[in-house]
Amino acid sequence: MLSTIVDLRSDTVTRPSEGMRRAMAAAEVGDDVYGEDPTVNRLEERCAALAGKGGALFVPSGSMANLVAQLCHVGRGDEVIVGEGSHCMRYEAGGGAALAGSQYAVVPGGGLFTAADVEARARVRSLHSPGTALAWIENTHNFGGGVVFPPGELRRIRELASGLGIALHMDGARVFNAAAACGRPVGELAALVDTLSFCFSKGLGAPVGSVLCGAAELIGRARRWRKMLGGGMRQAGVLAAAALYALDHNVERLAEDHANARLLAEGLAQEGGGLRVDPRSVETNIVMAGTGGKDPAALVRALGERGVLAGAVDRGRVRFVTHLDVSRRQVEEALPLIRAAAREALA
Ligand code: TLP
Repeated sequence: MLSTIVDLRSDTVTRPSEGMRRAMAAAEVGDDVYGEDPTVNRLEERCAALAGKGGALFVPSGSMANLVAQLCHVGRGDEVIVGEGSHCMRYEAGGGAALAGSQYAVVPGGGLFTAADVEARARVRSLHSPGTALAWIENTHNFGGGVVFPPGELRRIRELASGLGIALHMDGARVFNAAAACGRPVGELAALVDTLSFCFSKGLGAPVGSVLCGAAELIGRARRWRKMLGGGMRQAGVLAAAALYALDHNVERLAEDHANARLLAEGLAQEGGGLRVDPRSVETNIVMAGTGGKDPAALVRALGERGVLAGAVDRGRVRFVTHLDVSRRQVEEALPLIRAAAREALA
């Protein structure tokens, strides 16, 4: 048993550091529903500038950022082109369908798609047909194994979508991981989409909070949708201070998480006790390991008994996510335990 549990379930499990807690405690606050929280205002201005957009809106979660984006872009019954396994369809309780009225045109595969895929699915609204309002870029793609949406393809999608009058949203819950992996600034990726959401509560290590960036007019509408959804927070500067701290201290270090994920993937590819991992597919901080069709729940249990926490993502895969509370040493310690658990559970 490990002395400390290695929690590889998600990068959402990070706890605020001492420095972040101090920044939160010292935050200057006001009532943000009145627009009077100076720390939230500072965060929104900084995010808008970072994304090169006219405005930004601080929201409690990535799910709310995505839902508000759909409410802004989509009319009831409009179609949204998404890659298979996208978080908005799979893990947000059907919010886009229930509340924004989105209908999804799914591109099969690992979550990424091309301009040709968009062209093949784009539909013009008619008496019979829904119109395509939006194409949805998840970057990095979570259930695709943390893969980066290739910037060149994104540029081609942008050109096509503009011609067809289709808006682009980027669910950039982990866009800083994408930027680090492809060596482009977040602003360059944001310039290719109409709206970008990203999370402070994942690899950036803040306890709560996400942001939606877009044109000033759209963000004005988004602010009203946020209020309607119950996301208008009051002295939210305490949370915005954590987000600002995360932008200052936790972006550069994401490369360490990527190196740790690679170390884990390479170690399991060499000897995985029956787990199947392709280290070449690991681009950021997520490692998907195939169980060869065996029940991943049994493996997750066996891992837990050894102090290693991971998540069963679907019938044949287990997900390991590295983050700022996981060191290289912990990954090295976890490797033999994962192998032993896999030998036991996948035999
Ligand atoms: N992802 C969580 C779980 O919901 C699966 C995780 O552990 O990875 N977009 C993407 C791409 C996400 O991965 C997530 C969360 C969200 C949106 C939603 O963010 P929250 O949890 O803040 O609503």
